[in-house]
Amino acid sequence: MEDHFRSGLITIIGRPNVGKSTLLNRLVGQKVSITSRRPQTTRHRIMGVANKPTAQLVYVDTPGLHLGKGKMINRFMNRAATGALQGVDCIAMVITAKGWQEADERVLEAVSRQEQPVVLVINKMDLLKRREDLLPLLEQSKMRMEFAEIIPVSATDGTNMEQLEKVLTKLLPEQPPLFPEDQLTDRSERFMAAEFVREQIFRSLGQEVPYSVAVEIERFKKEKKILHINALIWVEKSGQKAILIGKGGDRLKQIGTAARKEMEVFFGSKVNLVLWVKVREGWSDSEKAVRSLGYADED
Ligand SMILES: Nc1nc2c(ncn2[C@@H]2O[C@H](COP(=O)(O)OP(=O)(O)O)[C@@H](O)[C@H]2O)c(=O)[nH]1
Ligand SMILES: [Mg+2]
Repeated sequence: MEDHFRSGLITIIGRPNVGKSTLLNRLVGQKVSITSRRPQTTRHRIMGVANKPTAQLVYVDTPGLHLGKGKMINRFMNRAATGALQGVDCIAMVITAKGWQEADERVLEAVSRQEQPVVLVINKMDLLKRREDLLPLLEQSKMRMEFAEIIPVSATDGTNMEQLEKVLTKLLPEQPPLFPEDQLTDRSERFMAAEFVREQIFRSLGQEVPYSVAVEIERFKKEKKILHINALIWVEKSGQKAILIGKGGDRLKQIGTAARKEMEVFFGSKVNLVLWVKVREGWSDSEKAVRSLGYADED
């Protein structure tokens, strides 16, 4: 039934750490957006394409919307998130089963100004002891705005994913696919490589360092079936460099091994990854540096 094929863009939005990127990866069936326990892991807008027999769903992952303006990098992230609400077919707003928080209300304000239908996704329902605990949350949510649908899910164990896909598909226009079937994401291979390094840094380090880290790919070249990738990790202080490298280079080695494994899955090739750490003071608050590291406005 070629003429009933549906496709379109779905923005996934929500406060930091509700599981937006985990959800996107689950829906796409492969990791295209990096995740970690730390807020602000996602810095860019990134698309992930899911192909179904009768539909193509293109999800747009966004950095979490945060309160306040803060540093330049935060302003870029907020702009990337709100910009991703323009021109899409529907919006999936994500909260967690723990209930509405102040920061969720801010996101609600932003989406309620939009004209597109909004599906409320209540994620992390695996954390609930009893399913009945969801009922009051469903009631409270219904009163907040007229959602097209409210769907509890678990992005980590996959609960209710088909139902979510079904609901979202119905909200998309009838039209041919937007992307070729073999394209998973709108991002370049270099971008993905940098993201896989950044993901491991976020996962391996404590509080301070991750937010002042940026990754630049200096070399990305396939030679004799091996993908050679050189990545430069920018930090803001020499103390951070020392932490990142670790005792005898242990931490950097561990980051490199984990990132290489993710890359080998994504690129379907053996990877030789070389990491360097360099200090560049105040990059996250300098517009020029933020831009040169790839955080330009994205529309
Ligand atoms: N228990 C549980 N944890 C989840 C679920 N989805 C995401 N997480 C965790 O929540 C954290 C933040 O996830 P992430 O996708 O990076 O959130 P984002 O900032 O909204 O993109 C990670 O530690 C995820 O493993 C879920 O359904 N259940
Ligand atoms: Mg994310």
